[in-house]
Amino acid sequence: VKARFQEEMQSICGTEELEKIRVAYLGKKGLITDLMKNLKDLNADAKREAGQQINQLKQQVSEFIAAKSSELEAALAQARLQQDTRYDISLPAKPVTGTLHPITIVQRELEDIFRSMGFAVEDFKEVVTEYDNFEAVNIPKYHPARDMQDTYYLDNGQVLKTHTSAAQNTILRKYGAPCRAIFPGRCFRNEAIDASHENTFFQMEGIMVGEDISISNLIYFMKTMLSEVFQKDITVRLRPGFFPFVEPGFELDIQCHVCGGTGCPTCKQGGWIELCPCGMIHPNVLTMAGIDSEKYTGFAFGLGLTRLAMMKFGIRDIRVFNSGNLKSLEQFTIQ
Ligand code: FA5
Repeated sequence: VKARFQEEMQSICGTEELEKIRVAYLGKKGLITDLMKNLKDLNADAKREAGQQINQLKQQVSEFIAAKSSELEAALAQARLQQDTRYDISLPAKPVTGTLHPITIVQRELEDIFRSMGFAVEDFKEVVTEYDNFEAVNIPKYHPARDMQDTYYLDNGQVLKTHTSAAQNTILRKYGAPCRAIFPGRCFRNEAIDASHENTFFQMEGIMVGEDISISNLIYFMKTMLSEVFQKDITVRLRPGFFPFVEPGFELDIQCHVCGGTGCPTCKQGGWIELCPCGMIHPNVLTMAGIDSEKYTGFAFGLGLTRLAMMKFGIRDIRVFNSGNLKSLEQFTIQ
């Protein structure tokens, strides 16, 4: 049967013929099906051996037919394409005209600034384990700090990343100490949406670990970065802030880049704008990433990238970013 099948397959050149052969061998009244039916006349031992052989044959024939079928279909598609005069597949493509999303613009600008200061740029997943999002950054199970971020839990036990700090453990493990890295990313929180809160927004995390890293390093890097972004000297101040993964923790404010601190609508007349939570990495976080917390210290910050893009471009409503409204989104470019 096998020899006959192989001989017949050699002359096949169309899908209809192939189908006929399939029916002739594998169909209800096909040769191989017949062989199976005849098994009942054999004794137990012979039945077992013949059964195995027939099954093997059936598998080989099925595989061969499937391979031949895809080969014929590919040839047919190619032939159709060549005959079709509506398309000229040899024409060069038209250049794509589009614009970068305002958040992408700011993200790339920040990446360039930090790269020039020796920071590695890293990417991370959006679906993460509870361990990475919470435990690894010193927020144990049932700790009240979990309520600070309304979390989307998935059926498989994982979560949508609520903050870029979820990547800290992986990145600290990857580089060890000393290291400096930034990792921008999309974050998700189950928030009531308004002009300044989205359920999907971007942050950019930064870490620097070394033997003598202190708060003054943190202030220096933040000032340098912000002065580049706003293209002028930016004054910053630190206020105490609580985050379980830093000690001490701060809220970094900038003196309003529009009015220079005298008060205007952008800073709600206060002269200062809250921009970036930060602090010295908690020893527990270093230890959990396998870094000697007696020898090394480090800072971390979690910049609200979406909010920074709003400030840079004077966008008053955060909902514009995810609106898909091209008229609004196309007007931003880097000066
Ligand atoms: C955090 O997420 C901390 N992981 C930041 C951090 C990192 C602190 C490292 C210390 C060290 P917070 O929840 O405050 O912190 O969010 C940080 C920033 O993300 C905010 O300042 C804000 O700019 C932005 N952000 C938070 N929630 C939203 C939201 N719903 N829409 C838009 N931006 C948001």
